[in-house]
Amino acid sequence: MEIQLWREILTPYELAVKELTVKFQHLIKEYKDRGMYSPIEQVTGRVKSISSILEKAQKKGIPLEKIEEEMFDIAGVRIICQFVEDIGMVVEMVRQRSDMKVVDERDYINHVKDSGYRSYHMIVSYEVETLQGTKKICVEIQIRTLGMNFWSTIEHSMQYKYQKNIPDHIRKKLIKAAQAIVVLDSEMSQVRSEIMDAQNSRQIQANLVTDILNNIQNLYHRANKREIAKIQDEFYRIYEMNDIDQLRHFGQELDIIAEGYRAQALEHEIE
Ligand code: 0O2
Repeated sequence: MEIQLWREILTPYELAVKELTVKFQHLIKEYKDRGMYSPIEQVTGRVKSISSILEKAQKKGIPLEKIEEEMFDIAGVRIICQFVEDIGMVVEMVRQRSDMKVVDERDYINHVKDSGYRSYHMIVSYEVETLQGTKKICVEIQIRTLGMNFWSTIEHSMQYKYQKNIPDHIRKKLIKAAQAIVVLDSEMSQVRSEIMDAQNSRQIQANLVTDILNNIQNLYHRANKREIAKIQDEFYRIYEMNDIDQLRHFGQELDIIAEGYRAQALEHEIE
């Protein structure tokens, strides 16, 4: 048998996991910067350990020289959503991307596994650039809610503890817990729009505060210090009122003041 150079085999998978994690995390940032609700709550990624690869290859009868072609979850990215409805949005986002191609999808949400496992799986083909050139590899993207993730993390630890032979009484408890998560997810879905509204206004407020404080800092270098101190005091007064409209109005007025100073500075430069 050919010698397996594991470090070389795994390098492109490590790169893919890093790149995709950054890309999906950046989407969260883009949503937040625009003061919008993000259907993605968290992103994590991992490369399967060599021992898990060996174990899976043995279980599925995959010859070691074929693992790259026949094992699709060596690179794994997990996208966690708050609500079941968000999962569909993320699935659509993945399907529309031009940097990856969906090769398989498994819906374990509408087709729950016997274990009680729920999640949406997508296998995508993704290109990475390494010293050896361009390499196309498969990445498994698991999309699930916070609740589904909670359950599956616990169940996964149990599988490890009992080496996949979970005792019956624990298995029954896990199935009951999985059913409770279905109920929890559906209860949360019923208040989704309210939770989204609350999170949106929180994000909008955070963005406004950042803009205002950046503006005050820029003005500090241009304007009279006493005037800036007064503006800052006024900001804190309005901030304590906890009224987003007042804050927005203050931000707009500050923009006008900042614009005035910018025009003045420009005039000085021309003179
Ligand atoms: P690890 O340690 O997470 O990497 P199949 O084609 O159905 O025979 P395959 O290729 O395992 O089997 O695909 P499947 O069923 O879609 O599962 C892929 C991954 O989903 C698993 O990887 C798990 O991460 C997760 N998963 C699937 N079923 C369960 C389950 O019952 N409980 C939990 N907790 N996770 C599950 P690995 O390689 O099994 O494990």
